[in-house]
Amino acid sequence: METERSFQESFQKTPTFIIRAPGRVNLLGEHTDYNGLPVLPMAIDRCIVIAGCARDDQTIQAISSHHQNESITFDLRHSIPKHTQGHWVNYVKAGIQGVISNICKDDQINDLSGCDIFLSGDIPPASGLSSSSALVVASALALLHANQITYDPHVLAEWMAEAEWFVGTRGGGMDQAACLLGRADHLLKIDFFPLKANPVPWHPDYSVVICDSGVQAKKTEGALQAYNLRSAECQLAKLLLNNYLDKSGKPISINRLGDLLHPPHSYTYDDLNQLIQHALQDSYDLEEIISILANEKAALDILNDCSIPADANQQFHCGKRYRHIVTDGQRVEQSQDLLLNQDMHSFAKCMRLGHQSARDDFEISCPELDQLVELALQNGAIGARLTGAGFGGSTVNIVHKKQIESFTEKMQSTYYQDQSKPTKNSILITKPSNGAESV
Ligand code: NG1
Repeated sequence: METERSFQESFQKTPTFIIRAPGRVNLLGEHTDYNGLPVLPMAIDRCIVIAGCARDDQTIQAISSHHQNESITFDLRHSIPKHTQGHWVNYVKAGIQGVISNICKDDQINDLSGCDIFLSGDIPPASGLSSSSALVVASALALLHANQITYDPHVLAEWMAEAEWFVGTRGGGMDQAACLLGRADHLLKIDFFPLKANPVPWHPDYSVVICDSGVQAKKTEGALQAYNLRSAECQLAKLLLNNYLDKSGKPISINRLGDLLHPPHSYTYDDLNQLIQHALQDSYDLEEIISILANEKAALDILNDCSIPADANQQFHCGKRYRHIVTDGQRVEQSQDLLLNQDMHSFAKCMRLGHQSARDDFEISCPELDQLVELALQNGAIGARLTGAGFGGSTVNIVHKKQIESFTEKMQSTYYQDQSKPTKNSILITKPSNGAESV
């Protein structure tokens, strides 16, 4: 195996473990995870691969084939210092620190061994396929393997969701859960708080095709700020909702929107839709929010936590954002039943509506993604939508296996005809795959 050979060449010894951690594509439920509503992703057949071997000290030496075999060394600590923002090793550090903070008390860190690791893989980066979470998960598994420690993947998925905050995003737990819990030939319907993954069988006559827009959704640049702004808007919406419920004589204090769906509240999705319509305006400026809440600190803390400047001219689109979250969560619930009944056309319709809602209410699309979705639907896909955080990256498309060839040709001769668009790896025909494992 190539990664094994490269490890051998770099470290002059044989690796004792190989880990593969897949990327994921999300079919429905975007930005719902950190709001406590469900998602419907699958692990893909593209992976980060790590070859590794334990060391007899407490150092990690990581070499990345994606970055001209750059080698970075750091020590196991409770608070590992970050590398420069956007550097690949921060994802390795995120996974390693995520394990340490969950399994080690103060001095127990001395009992852990470090490891040498060589990283490679075939997930296209910054394409919305979660190469970053796969790297976080693979790095955590490398440390665990080096120390012969095993953990339930559900527990690891919860640790890893928070571990990835190390790099600066305030994401939910979808990517890490899909990476660890993926099942061949199944999508996963994942609920959060607590995490629960339910495998949903995939119709064997259809392929999941991922089309790269060529617009890089780099979590280190504008997309990070835009992602965190969405997270801040949702948290502000939650405060406004708590305030509304309190004033209407229902002093419920929720931590996230999804709490209302569970006991003791047990709202239906229709109840939620109505509540949001009554309780929230489409958008607010900061002064309005502070005056409604009569609590400046609570609002400013959220902005600070998400690294969003307290700008008086910034509009916070709380009502619109929550409208997307509720309708998308509802589409995930419906889709689970549709897929169990193999009703692919109705499922595809949910995906199309999901794209519209992501574009108009959550505002995470861009002209290239909209164009790709339109062309895919014209060229034979029954369902198409942006996937992942948005602001670039890829679309996910459902294509009947008999149509794959003509779909690919038509996409190549339309969207990808333009020289400025990517061609290598631009269309990935993928299938639902197993989660992270050692091979
Ligand atoms: P991607 O597309 O991998 O950046 C991000 C979040 C997810 C989820 C989606 C939007 C991270 C690591 N991942 O995914 O939790 O919120 O956006 O649905 O931040």
